[in-house]
Amino acid sequence: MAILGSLPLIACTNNSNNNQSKSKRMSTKFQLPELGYAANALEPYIDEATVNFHYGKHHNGYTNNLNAALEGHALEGKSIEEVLANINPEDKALRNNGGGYYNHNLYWEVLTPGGGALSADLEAAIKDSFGSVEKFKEEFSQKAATLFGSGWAWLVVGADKKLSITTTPNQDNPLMSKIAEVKGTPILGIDVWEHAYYLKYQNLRPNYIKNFVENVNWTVISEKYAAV
Ligand code: MN3
Repeated sequence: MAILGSLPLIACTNNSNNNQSKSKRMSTKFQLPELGYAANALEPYIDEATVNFHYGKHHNGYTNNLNAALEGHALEGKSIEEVLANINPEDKALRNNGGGYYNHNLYWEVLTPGGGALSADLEAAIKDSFGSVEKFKEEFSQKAATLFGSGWAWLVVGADKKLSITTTPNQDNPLMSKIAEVKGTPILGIDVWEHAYYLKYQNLRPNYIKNFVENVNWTVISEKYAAV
């Protein structure tokens, strides 16, 4: 399964108000991906009000701000993965909004309701790196819980399809080759910004993390692992 919104849509607009110029402006825009399920579909773990703000306001905002940051930029028209790989640390608008766009695409995708099962390949890789699926969940949850401030915890596929857990601050992610400490392809990510949980869980970040980890769709994550 490809990540939705990986490539920007190309739209050409005719400047019909000015027939003399007949200019055609090409623009490439990333779209907010469809959620694919109802805003209340993740209840009671992630509540409807949080989904409406998080998806409809925050994720939508990152999408619009990414498009604005890319206007006239050398990376305009590239896939989101190429954009992330080439962001310079000081390019704050692209760093924050390119990361924000990609990270939230992945977040909603792995939360797809319906349960799901680990593939044999991913289960073997998890056991190889962490000892057991339960040990993986413990370590992932612990790193997400103890990340100071706003950021993300990731399950990352690196060289030789080896798995590791890492965290990034703000909207950084492991595809940012010029920025991330641990580089690789994320196949699972949890948002621990307060906007992801505060309406329902208030200060109880560990409770949000526990419910998240127990309700991700392992079928989707296994497909992502296979595609790396
Ligand atoms: Mn968020």
